[in-house]
Amino acid sequence: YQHQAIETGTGNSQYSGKVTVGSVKSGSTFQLTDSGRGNHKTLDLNHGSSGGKLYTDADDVWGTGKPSNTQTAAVDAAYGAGLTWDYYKNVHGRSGIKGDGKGATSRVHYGNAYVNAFWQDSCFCMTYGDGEGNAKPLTSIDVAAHEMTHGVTSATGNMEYSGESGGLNEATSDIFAAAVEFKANNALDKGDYLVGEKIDINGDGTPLRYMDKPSKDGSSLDYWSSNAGNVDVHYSSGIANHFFYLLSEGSGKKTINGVAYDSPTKDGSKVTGIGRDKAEKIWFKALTSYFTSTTNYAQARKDTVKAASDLYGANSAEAKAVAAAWTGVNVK
Ligand code: ASN
Ligand code: ZN
Repeated sequence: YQHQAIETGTGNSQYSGKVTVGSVKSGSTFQLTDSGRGNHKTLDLNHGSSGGKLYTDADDVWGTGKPSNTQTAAVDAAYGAGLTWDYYKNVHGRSGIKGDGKGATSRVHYGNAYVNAFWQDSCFCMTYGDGEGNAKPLTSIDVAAHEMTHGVTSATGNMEYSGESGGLNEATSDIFAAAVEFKANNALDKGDYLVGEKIDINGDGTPLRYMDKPSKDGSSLDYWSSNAGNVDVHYSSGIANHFFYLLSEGSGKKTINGVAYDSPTKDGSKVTGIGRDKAEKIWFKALTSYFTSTTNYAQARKDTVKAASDLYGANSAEAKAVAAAWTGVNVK
């Protein structure tokens, strides 16, 4: 047995500047195990696809900010997981993905120039590729929060990953990704209603997804239609992402942290936002108390109205805003 002292390492991340990461000291070596957050571990897949080696370091200063250093992606991943842990704990009183205080695992450098990241229940872990040219790892704050939230969804509403329930599953990850990013308020990666704006997946600086008007990506749905269950879950998610934006910020034009938004409604109705904090509380309550594996959009409307009624009262402005925001995205 070796005593493990709780440490706070210094990380030089690629996307978020100089950050702190949780580490432990074992003998004379530091390990990238976050003992303040359920012993969440960060492993190096070293371009393989299974296993992985726990990151260790001699001086507790991790990464260089450049993707050429093997620790850099680990810093971003560990930082993002830490922010997501803190978000669920501090905002929703949930300790860890399952609410049992246990950390998960992050694995970086999956495969070669792999342009994706994913969550797996089987390893209770999230895995990140290095992106185009192994130069843009998929380890930004929002992507980490998106993947970790898939773990939370699996442990709660567990909406089946196809059809409309799959869209709600995907949107839950985008919604809490935005929430974590806003809460973190990192100077180099301020909160926004965009997904993947740092990882340049399109190669032209545009984000992967937009919550104010999801169709800006060329594929996502702004509004519900009877075809919503037949499109990729990353496109049907647009309906709930758009709902969340409308509920938080309202319809029309708005600039937040320097990003300009312009959110329409299907029927031209005006929606007045109730603020992101309340919208997050309502979505979390619906996810953890009402959503099930088969929840569709019509049911999600009922569940979120009920969640808002639980939290703020049946005739509250908040419950009415939830109904109005769903109507705005054609979920009636
Ligand atoms: N990055 C994707 C996601 O988390 C992977 C997938 O398609 N499941 O949604
Ligand atoms: Zn996802």
